Amino acid sequence: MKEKLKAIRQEAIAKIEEAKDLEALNEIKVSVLGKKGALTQVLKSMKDVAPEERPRVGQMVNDTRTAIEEQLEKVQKEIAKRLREEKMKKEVIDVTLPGKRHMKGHRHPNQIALEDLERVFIGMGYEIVEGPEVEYDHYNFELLNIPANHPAKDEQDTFYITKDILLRTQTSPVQARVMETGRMPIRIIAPGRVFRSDEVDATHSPSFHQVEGLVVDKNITFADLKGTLEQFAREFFGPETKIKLRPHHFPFTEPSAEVDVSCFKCGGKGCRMCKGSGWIEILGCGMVHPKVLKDCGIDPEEYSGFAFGIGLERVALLKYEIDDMRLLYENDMRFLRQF
Ligand code: 2NL
Repeated sequence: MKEKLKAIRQEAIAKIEEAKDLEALNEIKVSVLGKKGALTQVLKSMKDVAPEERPRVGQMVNDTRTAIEEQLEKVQKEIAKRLREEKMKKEVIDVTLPGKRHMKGHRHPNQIALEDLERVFIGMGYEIVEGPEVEYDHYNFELLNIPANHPAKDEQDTFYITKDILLRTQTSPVQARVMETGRMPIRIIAPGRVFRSDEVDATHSPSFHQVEGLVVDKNITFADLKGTLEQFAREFFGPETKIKLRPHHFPFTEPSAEVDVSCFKCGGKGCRMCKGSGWIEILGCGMVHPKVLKDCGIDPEEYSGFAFGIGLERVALLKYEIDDMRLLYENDMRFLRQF
């Protein structure tokens, strides 16, 4: 028995010394100390040892086990140390190497135009409000005096989700919701994404952005509208800019007008930008229709207001002289970086 234990010990220690990696070490551990290991077999044959010999033999088995375990641990530590050193050597970081150049993000021309626009109106005391892109027919059409038989309500033009729920075709529903709260006076800008079932071309997209303005208070007149737009045009397009109002029709305003600004490229002489006319159409506006005020819960005898709507992409295309709207949606950095 003693000889056997000595042999097991010597063989195990020799094998452990030779082990090259942690797997080899584990194999040795299992083959000696494991359930079916050599030392465990010896322990099982203790029943054949004379009872008076058992404590001594037992002690010998334990000593053998401890010696093997100590050796295993010692070599395991050595191997782990060696592996760590090899890994560190492979992962040297050269801190003197030049850094990688990161691509910087860039504000989108739409965003630049929006922030410029918002800045002008914030300067005049307006608040920015936002609202849902998925709207009820009630807020998008009904409250804005757009009747059931109006061509804008055609499925050809509007994306319907159900009979009563749709993707908003303008940001006016945001303003209708503000009017409905009854908090007076109102002086707001409602920017946001709108949807119309249009084919994509150089000037159309099924999803684009609008910035609408609304002012409601006592004694608001058409002169207030005109003065506001004049101020806006001068701040946004340059101090020499003039505006021209042409009569128009919108169901939600009366009277209504389309507004041109004097060409900010040629100053009004006529160029390619203004197609020779000296004027560029920029927005639609008018005095809020009394029926719209009334349906939104505002007494049209006491209050009046004006509203206007600007196409953000149209403004961005003009301001940055971009000739195709599709460029605004491709997000090609070579394009975006130019603004
Ligand atoms: C255009 C015309 C316009 C409005 C939008 C409006 C909103 C409310 C009440 C009355 Cl809540 N009007 N918005 C008024 C006139 C014109 O937009 O051509 N936009 C690109």
